[in-house]
Amino acid sequence: MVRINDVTSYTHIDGVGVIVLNSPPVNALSAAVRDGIHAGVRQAIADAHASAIVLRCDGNTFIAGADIREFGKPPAGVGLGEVQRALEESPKPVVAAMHGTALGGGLEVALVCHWRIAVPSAKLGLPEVGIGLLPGAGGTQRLPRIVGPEVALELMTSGAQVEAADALGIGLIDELAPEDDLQGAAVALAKRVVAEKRPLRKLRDQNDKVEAARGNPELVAAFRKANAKKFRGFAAPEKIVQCVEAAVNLPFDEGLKLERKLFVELMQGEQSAAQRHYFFASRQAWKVPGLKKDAAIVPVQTVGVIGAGTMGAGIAMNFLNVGIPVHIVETRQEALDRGLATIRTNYGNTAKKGRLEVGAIEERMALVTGSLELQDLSGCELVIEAVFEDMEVKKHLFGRLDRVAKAGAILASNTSALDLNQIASATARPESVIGLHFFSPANVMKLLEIVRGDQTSDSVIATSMQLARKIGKVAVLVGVCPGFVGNRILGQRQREANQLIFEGATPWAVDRVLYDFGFPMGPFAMSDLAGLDLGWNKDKSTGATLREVLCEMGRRGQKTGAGFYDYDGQRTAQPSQLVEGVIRDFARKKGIAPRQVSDDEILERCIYPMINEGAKILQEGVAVRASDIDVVWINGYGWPVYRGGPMHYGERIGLPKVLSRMREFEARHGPQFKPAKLLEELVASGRKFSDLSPLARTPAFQA
Ligand code: T1G
Repeated sequence: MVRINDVTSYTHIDGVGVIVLNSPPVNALSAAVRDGIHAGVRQAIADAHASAIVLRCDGNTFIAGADIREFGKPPAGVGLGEVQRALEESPKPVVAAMHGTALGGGLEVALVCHWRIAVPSAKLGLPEVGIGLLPGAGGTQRLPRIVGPEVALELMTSGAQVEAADALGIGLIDELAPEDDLQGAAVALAKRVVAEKRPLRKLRDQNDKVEAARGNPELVAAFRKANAKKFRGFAAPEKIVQCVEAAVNLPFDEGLKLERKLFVELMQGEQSAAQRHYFFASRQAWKVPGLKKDAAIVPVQTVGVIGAGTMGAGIAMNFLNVGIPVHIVETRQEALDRGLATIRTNYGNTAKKGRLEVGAIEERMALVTGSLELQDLSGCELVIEAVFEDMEVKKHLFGRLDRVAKAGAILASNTSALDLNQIASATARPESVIGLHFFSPANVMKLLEIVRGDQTSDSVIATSMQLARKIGKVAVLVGVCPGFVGNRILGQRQREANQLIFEGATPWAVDRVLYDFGFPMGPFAMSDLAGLDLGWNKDKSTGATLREVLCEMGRRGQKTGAGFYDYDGQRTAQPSQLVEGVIRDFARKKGIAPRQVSDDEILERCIYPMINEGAKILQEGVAVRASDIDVVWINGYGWPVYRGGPMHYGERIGLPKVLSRMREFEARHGPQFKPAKLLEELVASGRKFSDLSPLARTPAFQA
């Protein structure tokens, strides 16, 4: 075995030269890896005893793509294009031997090899769209030549991974290897190719599938139309479509030129910077500095859920989905029955969409039991309460739970804003109390805010983080404060949206500006969807607020056919002149003279206070790092991932600009715009949120 460089070796097996990469954690195409492959190919070609070449990786996976950490840095090492040319132009057949995840540039390297083999557990894909890019190493031109333009469009705009067996079916690989003998199978394939004198196939020369699509111009147009809503606001998918159009209509090298041009545009754009930021942020969020490495993980065999309402049922489903039995406790049989029926209905709806086998419904339903006795939770290692959002109710319940739950059980509250330390004080085991703030619908939303109380133990935190990963959530550890991180920041945007419509902006203008920014819908449309009468009491209503007036008018949202908007039978929203008049009356009574409010002011008044509140959250130690706040808002509130989250967005706008606008708003509208001390300090010192080191330990916020 010859060592080519730190991450590459070359060995000779049975007349075949084998290039082995070993660059943890994912064999990403760093400069060293590219240099290693390039030199390894030269070595193999020069090796008189090698009639063919195998390229494989040690470690968990075949090459998982370009090294994203190198983006934006000065180029080093041999270029990927050069490496690919060396492989594709090799006079000796090259076999790519894949395991783990062959992704992005990794799969594009495999596509310039002449043959491809993978173990059954391998997955292959071109996920560049997930970081705001497109496959920039020939993938947009070679993939359509193997699988056809239609499948290529789906795979590249979704970034989906294909199981090896399916990859075999669509021609992405030529053979499956035994799970435990990839190298042996690859060498055998290489030897067969030589013995049978098979020609060196180059995908760039295989044009039958793209030429066949030339007669169907509708194909791409139909794809664009079908995906317009999903791709709204994103730049990369449309450029991928243009590349596939080129693959169909232009010679290979022309298509490659367009791919290069569009790749560079995306790489230099704001969206990819934001999505690459999010890629790393979503991985950093799992890292809790200061957490004892040896913190004991509580083995959770059974989960107890208290409350079978929408949240309780949704929470229970997360655990049933991964085979963990759940016992639900309610106070009334009909509420319990309704909750169990909700779970079954939800699974039935998923099955109707083809995303769940009908048999799996029964398997999961067999794991859920229910009763009216809190005592029945005494065997659970984790109990999550999802009862009425009232501190006294929760404290009373936790006091009872403390006497019922077994020693070492984790007692979790699903509270969305209340002080967890107060809830913990109702028990004799505050070290076992934690907040697990699920977002509705709890069985769908990815975000889980894990709320650390003053005395929550490392073991309880570590167990909660591990469980969150197991149930497929994106977990962010936060400290205790009113609204934690997500809802506390939401309060800033809501306050400004509600104020702006009294100053002269309409609800539809505010919604449009935030929708165009990239949110799935604006705050007023959202209110109509959720119902304006949440928490509204008909008997106590005094018409003191706009929301009360609208509820009293029977305008309680989509469900009543009218809220801020008027709705037709298909629930299509129309701005309501009547509501606009009610708002104007309100403003007049408040002594607010209506004025023109620009879209820019709407956006800045809604977004900048969110960034400012994020700065306060950081200075109070309620979040571990700024990027955690971005992860919360992207996964819990629909912040467009191509804008990176409020803190990343603030940095891209420029913190000095955010600060100066906040100061202007403070002078004009009042102290609610007072800049956070941290924002002022960072601007004064020329630093950004991302320059701050993660918090050593998240202390609880003292309200
Ligand atoms: N570059 C650099 N680091 C990477 C990386 C990459 N491509 N992929 C993963 N990591 C790091 C990650 O940050 C983490 O680091 C560790 O590896 C484990 O990752 C030319 C231009 C491969 C399925 O988009 O999808 O090729 O936190 O926690 O859950 O057209 O990582 O430990 O310090 O995710 O087992 C295209 C991205 C790049 C694949 C493994 N490729 N990676 O998942 O581990 S662009 C991708 C993944 C490109 C070409 C274009 C996943 C994974 P740390 P992890 P995992």
